Amino acid sequence: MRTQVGIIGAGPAGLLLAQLLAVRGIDSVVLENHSRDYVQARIRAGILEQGTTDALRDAGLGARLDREGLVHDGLRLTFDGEQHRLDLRALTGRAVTIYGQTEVVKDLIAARLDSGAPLHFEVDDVRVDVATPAVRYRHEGVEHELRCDAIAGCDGFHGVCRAAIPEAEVTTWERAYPFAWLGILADVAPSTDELIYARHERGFALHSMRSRERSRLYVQVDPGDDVARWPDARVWEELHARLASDGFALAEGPVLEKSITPMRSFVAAPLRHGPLFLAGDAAHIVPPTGAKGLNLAMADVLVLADALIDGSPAALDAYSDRCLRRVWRAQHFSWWMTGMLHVDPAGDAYDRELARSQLRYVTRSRAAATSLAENYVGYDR
Ligand code: FAS
Ligand code: PHB
Repeated sequence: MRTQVGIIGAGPAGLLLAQLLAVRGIDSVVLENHSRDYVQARIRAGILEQGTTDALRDAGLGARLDREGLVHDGLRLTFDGEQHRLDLRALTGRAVTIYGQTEVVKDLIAARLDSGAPLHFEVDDVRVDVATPAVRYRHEGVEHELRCDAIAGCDGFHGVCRAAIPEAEVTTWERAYPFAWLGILADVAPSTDELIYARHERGFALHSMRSRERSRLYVQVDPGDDVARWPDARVWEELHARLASDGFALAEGPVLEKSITPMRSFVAAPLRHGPLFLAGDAAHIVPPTGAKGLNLAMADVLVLADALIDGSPAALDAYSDRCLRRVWRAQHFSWWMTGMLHVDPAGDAYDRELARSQLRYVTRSRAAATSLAENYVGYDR
């Protein structure tokens, strides 16, 4: 078989890239090693930057997003028992949209399948050959070779594409954190109409949501912690304690899903090796505190689609550096938000006062609040 672009991974990056290329008449084949149900059910990100929602609309995927997405003009920071609002729209002219990654992926998969363009689930033994170039894989017991002009490595942090670049040609940077997030999806209306990020001496907590009927909440836990040690009652107890502020009451409800997400920062560069282009989590990971992961992946493929459509050596050569400038800005912001809002178990009283001082500064200084807000709502590409 032959195609212009072989796309490995049917997550947000791979699926949006396929859609962006298709609307410009460039054919591609998307290869995914899990089932459609598995990919659609993975609960991950919840916040879409305006650049991401604009891209989805431009790609013809705005209908359900505009019907069901919740536009948020602000966010809240709770510390020392007080809740403070940051008016994102007043500070930046932009807002963010709550629309779960599961819904983005469902919309992208439906559009791809409706178009009849190739999207193969449950492939295995995917091998990248940058010399030919080609992608070899097995599907339904049959061995395939897909000749491509370009290969998009959109296969996430644990995929195979990054490893297809010779180790001597890749530089990686990594930061581990002494905590993780335990997240729950609760069948209860949110107790707030905007996200609440809380720093408490017991640890970080976040009140997010997926709709007006479903809440998504997180608490900071130890990286080696086990979900089995967190019965619902203990999760709610910590959420009540950490989110507490005057006039705020947290409603509980049935917990539909509970999981622990490790936290890491990671970058691999360059994002290009000959005909192979890495995008999204295949190339970088950020702690979810800044709500950047999904949006970085979408921003990468917007740049990659433009480069592949342009097709000039200059455009293709520029891909990696153009993405890395934004990636490193998001790396710093995610690391900074994480440090300000989480309690480091190895930290001391001086660390705790620094974090409180930073929180007081961003909730009192317009300049500091604007800096947080412009990073949170996203960057120009
Ligand atoms: P993805 O990992 O989403 O997709 C890669 C795809 O490639 C997957 O479907 C995988 O099955 C497939 N694949 C892997 N290896 C393959 C192979 N060999 N062959 C074929 N296919 C292969 N971001 C936020 O902004 N906010 C959050 O709250 C947040 N929470 C997260 C929670 C968890 C548990 C995780 C893991 C991530 C979270 N993220 C969050 C980040 C997340 O949203 C990613 O940034 C986003 O999924 C990146 O999209 P992709 O780059 O498409 O990678
Ligand atoms: C979520 O709703 O899953 C979410 C929101 C904001 C974050 C991280 C996760 O910073």
